[in-house]
Amino acid sequence: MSGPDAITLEGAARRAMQLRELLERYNHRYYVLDQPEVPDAEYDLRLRELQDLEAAYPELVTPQSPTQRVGATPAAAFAAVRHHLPMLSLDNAFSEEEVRAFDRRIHDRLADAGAVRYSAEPKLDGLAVNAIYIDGVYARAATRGDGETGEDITANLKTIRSLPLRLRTPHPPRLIEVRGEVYMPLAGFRRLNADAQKRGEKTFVNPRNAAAGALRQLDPRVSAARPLDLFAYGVGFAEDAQLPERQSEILSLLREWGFRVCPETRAVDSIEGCLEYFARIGEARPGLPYQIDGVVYKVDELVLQRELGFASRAPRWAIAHKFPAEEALTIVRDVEFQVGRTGALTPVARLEPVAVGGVTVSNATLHNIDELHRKDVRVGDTVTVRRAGDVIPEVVGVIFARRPDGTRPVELPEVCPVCGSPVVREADQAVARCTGGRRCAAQRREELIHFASRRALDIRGLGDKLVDQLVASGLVHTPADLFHLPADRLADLERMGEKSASKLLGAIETAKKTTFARFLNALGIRDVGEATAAALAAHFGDLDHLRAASEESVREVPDVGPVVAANVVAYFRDAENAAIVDRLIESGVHWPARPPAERSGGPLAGKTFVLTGTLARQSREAAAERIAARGGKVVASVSGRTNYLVVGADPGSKLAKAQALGVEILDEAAFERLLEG
Ligand code: 9MJ
Repeated sequence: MSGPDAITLEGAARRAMQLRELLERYNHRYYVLDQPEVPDAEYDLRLRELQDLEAAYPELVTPQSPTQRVGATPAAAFAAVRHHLPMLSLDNAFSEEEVRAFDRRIHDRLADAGAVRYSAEPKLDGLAVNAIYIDGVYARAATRGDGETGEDITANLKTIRSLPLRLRTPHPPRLIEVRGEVYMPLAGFRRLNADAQKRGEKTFVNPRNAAAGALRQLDPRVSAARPLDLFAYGVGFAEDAQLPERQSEILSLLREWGFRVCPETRAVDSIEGCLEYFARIGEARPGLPYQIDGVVYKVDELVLQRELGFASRAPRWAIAHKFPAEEALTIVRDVEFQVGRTGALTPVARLEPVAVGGVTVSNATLHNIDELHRKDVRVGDTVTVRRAGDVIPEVVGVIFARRPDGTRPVELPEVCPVCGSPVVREADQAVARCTGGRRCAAQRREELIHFASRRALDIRGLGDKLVDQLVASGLVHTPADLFHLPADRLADLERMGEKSASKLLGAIETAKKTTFARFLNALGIRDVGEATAAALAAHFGDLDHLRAASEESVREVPDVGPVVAANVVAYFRDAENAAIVDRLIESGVHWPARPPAERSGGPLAGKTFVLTGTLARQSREAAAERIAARGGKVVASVSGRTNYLVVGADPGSKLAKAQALGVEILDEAAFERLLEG
């Protein structure tokens, strides 16, 4: 006996309530605590059971049912909602002095408050929202709007799975406004943009815009498809509520009630603590799975907050300490093409210098010709440039309204701007290349820089400037020439005296002793990076075997596809390359001989890895390749047999599982150390 017809309405109502409670708990465990209690299939099964029950007994559907997260029909427009208490904006501080001045004003106003504690919170760069709960049940939500009145986004906010539809407390307030920030986690933002790009659609400039677009969809089904999340950070109006007396305790209470609260928030006991916190968060920022644009300090004691009150639109008890802006407007003076190691032409915008992210930027990359044309960047345009952390500054987009008359689209040059050789673009490839090979000074330069780099032959002290001089003076044409530098001519180079010359020669001598994998990486074979070089070295064991290999046998190397195999074979067949390789060996470049590893051999043989989260220094594929090259194995899910979990930013539920099973957890730095032995 089964199916809804077999039970009474009363029985159905009871079961529906049970299922809702169960699903709410599963949701909270999954989306808020990141500790799933049951497999996804079990959740889906229970959700389906509830959907079936509600279909059979429509009178049982409530707006708070987990089946109703998505499904509201599109609205014609957003209704206006007046907040019970205004949603305030925050004053900004852009320097330590301004933060200290804020603290002084507080001490001046609170004559004898003694030490003032603060709640320090990352400032999420998203959209402020207000969610109203009546008797503990999610009732309505609105955007901040002008602070007094916002737009009704009840249906859209409900699509965020971590938003509790019912407060997890037996004694909820009669009514309460919960304030928070809706944001798009970086991983979701990148996925969304990658998908949009694949479909040839417009991409979003930043996660904030993507989140704003998603939240302001009149059709909540569209919002639901966007990876939004919410951090709660405060309460507004509350009726019949027993609230704690500190902001930091309010955050704990919100967490108890089932909201996600940013895990980086801290209570600190003075403005010094705030400034230390600012420095710490600034360092952690590049690894955070969401975008923040500063830190908020709030006087922790609510009595003191009330005493301080408000000045016009912003509270006197809080301030946003902003990081230097990562985006700025400037003008494109020129667009040039840089030639890389493999001849790839990269368009670079030469800019009117502008301060971004704390430094002056005068060049920004446009990645490739397709990107340049997609963004339609022209000389004379006003553009947004972005520089985040230590990444290369890039042109985000053009402000078309400011485009002057008479501009023309930038064309791909027909010949290399450095050597004049023809530029070709293979079908289906975003990259255009100079065909000059080593005849092109730019390619020679980049080849040498790569050859000497840390993960290749690691020639200490051979930097870009020196390479430029070596190439310009004609002393070095190929990497092999580095091992035949005449000391006297070296010392004649600009800024080079005898002492530095002999130091450089010493470093070159030291670099002769290397590993096979480093040597292969140093050669700069197209599409053969560090990981593939390691895999080739492990598979073939010595140079002679690799040089004699056919495409077929190169393809036997784990993760080497036909394109890479063809590149490897073509590299060694080329007479000029072959001569360089011979000369490198004759010059004394050498490495410890090692028999070809068994497929299961290698330093990580027998070890099983699981990867989770976004790695900062490499793709997961590259990480997996490097593990495989050392004999290790990568599997999809954590079990008792897993040896290591490698954790990147924004890890999934695998982390909790690995912790529960006592699996060794490696952050990316520890992972690197393990790989490097
Ligand atoms: C953000 N954006 O993360 C506040 N905020 O408090 C945090 N914003 C805020 N607090 C009062 N953590 C007004 C705005």
